[in-house]
Amino acid sequence: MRYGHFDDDQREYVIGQPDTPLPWINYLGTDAYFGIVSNTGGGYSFYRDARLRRLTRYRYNNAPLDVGGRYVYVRDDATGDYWSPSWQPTPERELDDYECRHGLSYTRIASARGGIRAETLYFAPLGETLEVWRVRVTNDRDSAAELSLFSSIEFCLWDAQDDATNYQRNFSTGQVEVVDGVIYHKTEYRERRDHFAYFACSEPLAGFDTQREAFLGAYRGWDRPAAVERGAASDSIAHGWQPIGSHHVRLTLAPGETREVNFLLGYAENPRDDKFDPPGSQTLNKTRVRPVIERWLRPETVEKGYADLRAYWDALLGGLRVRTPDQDTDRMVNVWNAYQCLVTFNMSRSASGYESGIGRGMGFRDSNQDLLGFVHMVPERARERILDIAATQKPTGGAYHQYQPLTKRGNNDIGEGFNDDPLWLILGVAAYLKETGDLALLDVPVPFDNEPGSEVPLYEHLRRSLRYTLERLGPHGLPLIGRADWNDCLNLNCFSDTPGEPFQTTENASGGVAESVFIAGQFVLAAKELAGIARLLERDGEEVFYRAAAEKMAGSIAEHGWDGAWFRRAYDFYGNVIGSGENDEGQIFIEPQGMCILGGVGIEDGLAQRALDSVAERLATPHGIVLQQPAYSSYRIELGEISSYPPGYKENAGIFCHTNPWIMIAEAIVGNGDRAFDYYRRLNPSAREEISEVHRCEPYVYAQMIAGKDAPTHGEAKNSWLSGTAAWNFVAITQWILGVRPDFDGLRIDPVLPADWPGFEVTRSFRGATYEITVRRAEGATSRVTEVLVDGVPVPGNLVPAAAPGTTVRVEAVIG
Ligand code: BGC
Ligand code: IFM
Repeated sequence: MRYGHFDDDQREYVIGQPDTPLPWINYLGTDAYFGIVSNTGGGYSFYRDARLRRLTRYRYNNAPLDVGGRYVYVRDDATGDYWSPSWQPTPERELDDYECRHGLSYTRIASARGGIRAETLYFAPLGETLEVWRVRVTNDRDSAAELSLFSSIEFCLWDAQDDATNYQRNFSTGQVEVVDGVIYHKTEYRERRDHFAYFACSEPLAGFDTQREAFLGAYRGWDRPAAVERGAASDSIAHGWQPIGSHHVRLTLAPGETREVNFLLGYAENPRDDKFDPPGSQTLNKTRVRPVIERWLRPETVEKGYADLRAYWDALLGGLRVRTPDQDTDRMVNVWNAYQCLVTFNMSRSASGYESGIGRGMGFRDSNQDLLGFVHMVPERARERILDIAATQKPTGGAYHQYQPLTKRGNNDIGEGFNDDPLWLILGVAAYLKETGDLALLDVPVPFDNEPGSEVPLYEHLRRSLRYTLERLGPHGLPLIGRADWNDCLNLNCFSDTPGEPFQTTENASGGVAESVFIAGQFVLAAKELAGIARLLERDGEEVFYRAAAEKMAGSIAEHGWDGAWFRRAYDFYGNVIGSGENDEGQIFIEPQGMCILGGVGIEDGLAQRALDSVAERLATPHGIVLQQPAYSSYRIELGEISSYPPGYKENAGIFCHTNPWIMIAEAIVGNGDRAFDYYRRLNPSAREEISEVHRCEPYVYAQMIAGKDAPTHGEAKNSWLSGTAAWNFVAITQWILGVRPDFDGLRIDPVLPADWPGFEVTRSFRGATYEITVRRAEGATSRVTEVLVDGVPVPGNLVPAAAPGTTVRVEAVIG
């Protein structure tokens, strides 16, 4: 069952009924001012940091799930009937029709009731720290309509953590000012009034409210605000309690008439040395923000701001366009998957329907992987991000697992010791270098742990990343896992000395001898990438060393990491094997099958093929590939958190979508296009649109997890949007299945297609030039590309050398 459809021309997902199985959200903002917005107007906004600079209030895990938002109410002043055009928060007031269009960084919700149509466009203009709500109200009746319009938001410009845990404080700190119809929410003393939020309206006001209880009325909710019910605001001024912003506008519309009313919600800083408001001053810098407000309340500015936003996305997405025989592939690659990759760049794991904006900062491993999906769109920002991440690395090569974006300091609850972390930096940097050819990045001085004076060239950070693993090998010559590897929940050094005693969680967790075959595979991959980088730098000795290190590690995998039909997962604290036929549960895990093959282990000797057959036999389901089998049926102290999930969920045999593209890539590496593409389609959200009642999350973005075959809700997705799933699926389809893959020396054309595809076309920018690529399969051919012509001239192998910036190159590749 579908709840909407894709409008491919407009690049919008059109939701046709408001009661989707879960709130289906979208993001506003492209740079520093952001918000989430659901299909029923729910969500909140923030400037840079969803915890420390949150403008509006949102309560997670609410009932219903999604209340609190950017709500508008329409009131028929002749009858007293009122409703919200976004359906929430007045779901009892039935709409005659409804449509929500989620587009790229904007959302438009339109509906009608009783002959009055209202459409709200929400977006945050480029380069501003504000958002616009453009409301258009149309009278479709054949008589004049006397209407009222009420806006509403709930302010929250203080620490969102406090808002949930120490709200007694905020009951006394909230203050507002209303000047010339603009509602200013001032900030608390702790912030020294160095910033504020404002909420403005383009029309003369009939009234306003800024105190929640005055607007809603005592013991009432957002579904029936007293001010809306009686058709009059009370001009309330909040002193503490719950400051809100609500404007009341009266409109008289002739039959057929449409009126536009614009609302602005914005954030402004009061620089401390401001000439109008000296430091510590209690007055707001309204003087500075007033011209911005006036400009953005004008319809022509709004029109242009919206057009500019659309042009911005045209430019970003224009750099990689595919035309394949599969519509779901085209739509995800050309629009939605690319969009999700940029959202993960902006949000990391901060704010979504599942991430509170409070708990998690920037993940070291997460951000390096996100980069793989957006480096081609915003290479300069990827460069900044790499330097930002690398500067949090420790001199040992180790890394904070997570760090706060504003302070750049590690998140101490989590600490370090996830031993896969450092290697992701090499993979992220390699991707950037392959895309851009910008070797100068390697010379940039980067500190350790942001300590001034500790700067070394970025290249040295990469060397230390590799050394970090080499200095931490276990009894089988495999890398020590530390607190966990990619799989956060595989806590193999969590143990209890005394049977029956609770297991020790963290303190000694990284000190044990448990080893990871996954990190071993990742090491082989990273060492080869670093060897490639050393070659470019003509550091021949190092190149040889890294290649030898990769080979040695591959040897340890062959000796201790192969289980007969698949790669093992790990050795635990006691030296017992995990992910082996010897185990009763957790016999085969997906991650080492993917990562060892990505590292090139087992290709020549057929082990890779054997491992992939085991994945197909034991892990694949119609909804994707589960993480391991059999699922753990009870808690096991020696394995840690993985066994704390019920079977089929999350890391305990859920379809952890992040890992599936590794298998797609592995299948492509061994040349199996049918299987690679089949796995790709099982996860592709657009291809799953038809089963939205099962999948339940948004059909336009990937989710972190789909319940596995052991779960009663097999096929149900959770945790959409902020997941490494976005980047890896993008890489799998574009670089390995379609095979258009940036490499250190040029653009590789190495497609591995499903047997029934005659070919496809790609337009791609690469290092400033444009490549018009056509891939054609010769009749009956099943293997790899046999011939590549660049502007009609054959090139050796499948590597297209980088062309001069500004030029357009025609590439024809034949699968022979
Ligand atoms: C995983 C969770 C896990 C948590 C704590 C997250 O990254 O997705 O499944 O519970 O880490 O380790
Ligand atoms: O690898 C992790 C990631 O860093 C955060 N989400 C869960 C993944 C698997 O545990």
